[in-house]
Amino acid sequence: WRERARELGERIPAGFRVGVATAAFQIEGATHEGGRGESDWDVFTHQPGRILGGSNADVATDHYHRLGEDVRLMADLGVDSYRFSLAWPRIQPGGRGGGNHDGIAFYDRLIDELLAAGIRPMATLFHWDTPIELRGGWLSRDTAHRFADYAFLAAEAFGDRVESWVTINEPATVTLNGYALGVHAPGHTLLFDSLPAAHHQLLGHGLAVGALRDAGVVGRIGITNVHSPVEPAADGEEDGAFAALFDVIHNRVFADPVLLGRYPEAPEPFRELFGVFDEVDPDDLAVISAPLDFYGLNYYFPSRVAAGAGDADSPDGEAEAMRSLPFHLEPWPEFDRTGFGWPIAPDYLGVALGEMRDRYGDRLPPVVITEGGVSFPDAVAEGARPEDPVDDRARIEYLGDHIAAALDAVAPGGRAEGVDLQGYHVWSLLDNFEWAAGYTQRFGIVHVDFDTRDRAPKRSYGWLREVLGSRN
Ligand code: GBH
Repeated sequence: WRERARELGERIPAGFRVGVATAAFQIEGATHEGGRGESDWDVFTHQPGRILGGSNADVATDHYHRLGEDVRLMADLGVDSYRFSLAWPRIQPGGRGGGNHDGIAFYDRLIDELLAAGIRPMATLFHWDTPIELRGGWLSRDTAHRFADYAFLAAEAFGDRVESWVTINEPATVTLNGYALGVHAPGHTLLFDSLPAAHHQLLGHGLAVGALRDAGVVGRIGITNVHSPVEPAADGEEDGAFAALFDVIHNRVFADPVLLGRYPEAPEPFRELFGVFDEVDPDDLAVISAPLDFYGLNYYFPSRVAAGAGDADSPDGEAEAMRSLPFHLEPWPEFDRTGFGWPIAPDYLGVALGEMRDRYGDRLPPVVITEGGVSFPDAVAEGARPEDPVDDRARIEYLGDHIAAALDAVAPGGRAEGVDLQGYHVWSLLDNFEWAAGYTQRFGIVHVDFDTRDRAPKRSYGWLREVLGSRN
């Protein structure tokens, strides 16, 4: 594995940033400390039956109390960049008004320690923890304005040091899982009536870009969308129409307005479902399409879409919830699967990048892969021998293949030649609270014992350190 790590390291071009990623709610814990307010995820995780195993994130990985140790892990690893999120309810507990001193002090310390270790801070303003006092959450247009105020507060506090800002992480997942299917907070099952939550997040994104620019932040500004290349399960009209529909719902509703200043047209049979977008004020679209310095891409897997309700299960309940839709995702028989059952398909990362070039052309800013990674339920599934819980050879293969596929895709003659790809962030530094799946899926390159919260670097951590150290 060392040899392969070196080969990969030598291929990584100068200026390409390799980092690790986390999110506040998934790692911090200390939900009642430091003046933090309540978020919709706090409420959701304490409702019976929402989270696999009945767990919550009150302690999570206890990062709030182990910040120094976690920064040291990253410093020893040698990453260029750390992508984390600011908890809105820590900085502005009720979602409006002035800043919370202790919350700001916590991130001040994190950012200063990162800089002292030579690691670039990439701060995500919103990774799903909405202050509960913002009634209606993202169904309310007012939340977009509250979000811009919060962005301005964060900019005043950290704008002199944060190297990259991500406004919103995966508005598609928030809309689909949180508002359409109900498997994430706030747990609404509105199906297509969830689309206002998409528009308000995108508007909040655009307003936040304006707030960050007004505050004069020194860092670069972008958004993070999750892209899944879509294919119909079978040739023919039926699956084809639903595949086009899913591509619109999952990818284009969130990328087109940001990069092109307009919502996509829905495929003919479904046009009515997207009627709400016809009434959008053109001024909103001008705000949403504010120029960005980079585009954050999360890539996990491609989607094979077929007509008709499905009958699949998934550890996080996503697949069951999708049974209420008139289409479903089919397995890809040719690919191995992750602990979530997601297909392992590194080449489709190149397809995702290529589609972005084809669709957005000159409008596409430099791309930073803000997340990519793989979960397994336990050490044995990660590829380890039973006696060695940190031997995750399957993760090494996953990460190596995906980083290589991204580099191949943008190389001369590659599927996405011309895309200015500037980095890859591994999801995740730590095993953490995996939303609806609780602690049953491990994504970390560092193992966390959820009884003691002790950290133990896995083999993939050593592999990544070798990759980083082998760069020219
Ligand atoms: C990311 O979400 C998150 O940013 C991160 O917090 C999380 O821990 C990580 O991935 C791992 O889950 O089939 O249309 O219902 C990406 C998770 C899962 C989102 C699959 C889209 C399919 C949507 N993705 N999901 S759909």
